[in-house]
Amino acid sequence: MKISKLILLLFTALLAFSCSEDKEEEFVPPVNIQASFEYTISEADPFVIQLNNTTEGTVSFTSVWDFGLGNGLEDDMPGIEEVRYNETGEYVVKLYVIYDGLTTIDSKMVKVDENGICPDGFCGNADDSSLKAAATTFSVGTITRSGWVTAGGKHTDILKKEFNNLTSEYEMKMNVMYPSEGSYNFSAGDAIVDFAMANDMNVHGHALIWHNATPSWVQNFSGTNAEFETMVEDYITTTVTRYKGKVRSWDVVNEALEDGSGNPLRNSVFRQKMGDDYIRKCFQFARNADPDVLLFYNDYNMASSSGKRAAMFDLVDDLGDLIDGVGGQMHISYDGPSASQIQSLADGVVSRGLKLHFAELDIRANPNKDQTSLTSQRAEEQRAKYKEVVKIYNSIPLDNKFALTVWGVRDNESWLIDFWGAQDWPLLFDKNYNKKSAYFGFLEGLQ
Ligand code: 9MR
Repeated sequence: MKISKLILLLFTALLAFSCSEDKEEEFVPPVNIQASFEYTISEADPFVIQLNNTTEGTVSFTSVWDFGLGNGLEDDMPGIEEVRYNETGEYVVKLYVIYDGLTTIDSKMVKVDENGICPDGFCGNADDSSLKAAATTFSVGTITRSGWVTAGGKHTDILKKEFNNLTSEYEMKMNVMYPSEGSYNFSAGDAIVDFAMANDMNVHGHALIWHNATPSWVQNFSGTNAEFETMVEDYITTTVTRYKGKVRSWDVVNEALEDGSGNPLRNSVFRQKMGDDYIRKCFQFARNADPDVLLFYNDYNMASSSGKRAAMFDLVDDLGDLIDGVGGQMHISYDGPSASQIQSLADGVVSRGLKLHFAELDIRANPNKDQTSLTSQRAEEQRAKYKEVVKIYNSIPLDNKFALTVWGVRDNESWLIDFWGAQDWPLLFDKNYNKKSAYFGFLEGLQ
C-alpha cells in the first residue's frame, strides 16, 4: 500500500516533467494548488504534534504525509492528525499534494529534545534565548528612536535583552543634528547614546554625511566652496568629538554611489562643493577628531550588484588607512540575493583586511506584493534566509567581524512598508513583540 503510493508519486512527478518538456507552450501552472500545512504541539502530550493540512484549492486533490519517521507515506485523514515523536532528534515532515499530474510539497522541521517537541524549532526555553548572548563573536545590532528609549516598556526590554549595538534610525543624521547654520541639536542623539551606555551597548553612529539627510540650508549653501568645506569640517569635528569614547563607530559617508551604469559618485552637494575627493576629506576630518573611532563606508545593493560592489571597493581602496570597515546594507528579500552573492561581498571585505558590518538587515517576505498575510511557508523561507545571512557572517574570520544590525525590531515599524506601499513582515518580531520564525533562523545561523 505504502510502496504503491510512492510509485504513484514518482509516476506523477515523471508525467509532469515529460509533459512540461514536450508541450512547453501549452503548460499552464496549477496556481490554485500549493501544498501547505501547519502544526502545533499538543497540550496534552508535549511529544505529539497536531498537523493541519491547510492546502487550499478549487478542485479536489490528493494529500499524503511523510512524518519523517521512516515509515513511508500515509494518507491524509480528514481533520487534525496527531503524530508522536518518541525519540529526541530532528524530523522533516512533508506533505505531498497531487493534482492533475503535478505534485507540490510543503515541509517543516520538527525538533525534539528530552522535554518534547521544541516550539518554533528552538530547543531550550525560547523565553530565555537572546541574540546577543548567542552571538559570542560579534555584536548584534538594531535601530531605535529617542522617544522609544525614554518611554521604556517592551521595546526597551527587547533592546536590552537581545541587542548590544545600537543605531539611531534617523536622529544622528545631519538634518536632525545640524538643522540650521551654527546651531546643533544633539538632544535625540544624546538620549540614544546615554541609553546605550547605561545598558552596556555599543553605539554605531549613522550617518555623518548622507545626501538624503542633508538639511536644506546645506543643500542651498550660500557661501563659497571653501566656506562650505570649513562648515563640513566643523560639523564632523563637533559631532565626532561630542561622542568620542561613547560611539564605537561611524558611517562617515552613506550611499555615495549612483545605481546607474558604471556606478559613478552621486553628484551631491558635497561632491559639487568639495570635489571628487570629498569622501576622503570627510574621513580625514573624522579621523582627526577621534583617532580611535572605527570609520565605515555604508551602501546598499552591495551583494546583489557586482558592478556597484566593484565601484564601492574602488572607493574603499582609495581611502587606504583612513577606513576601518564596510557597511553592506542588507535590505534583501527571502528569495535573493543568493548566498554566493552575499558571500562575494563578505569575501571582498575580508580580503582587504577590513571590518564587515552587515548593516540594515531586513528580509522582505512580500517583494511581489502578492501576499495578504505572512504564510507559514513564507515565514519558513524567510527564516532560511535569515539563517543563511547569519551563517555567512558568522563564518568570516574573527578579525573582520564587527556587527550585524537588524533594521528594526517589530515588523509593523519597518520603513519598508511605506517605502514599497505594501504589507510586509521583514523583521524578527511581529507587531506584538512575539519572536517570529525569522528570529529562530537567526539563532540557527549561529549554530
Ligand atoms: O529607516 C529610516 C527612516 O525612518 C528615515 O525616515 C530615513 C531618513 O532618515 O532613513 C531610513 O533609514 C535609511 C538609512 O538611514 C540608510 N539606508 C536606507 C534606510 C532606509 O531608507
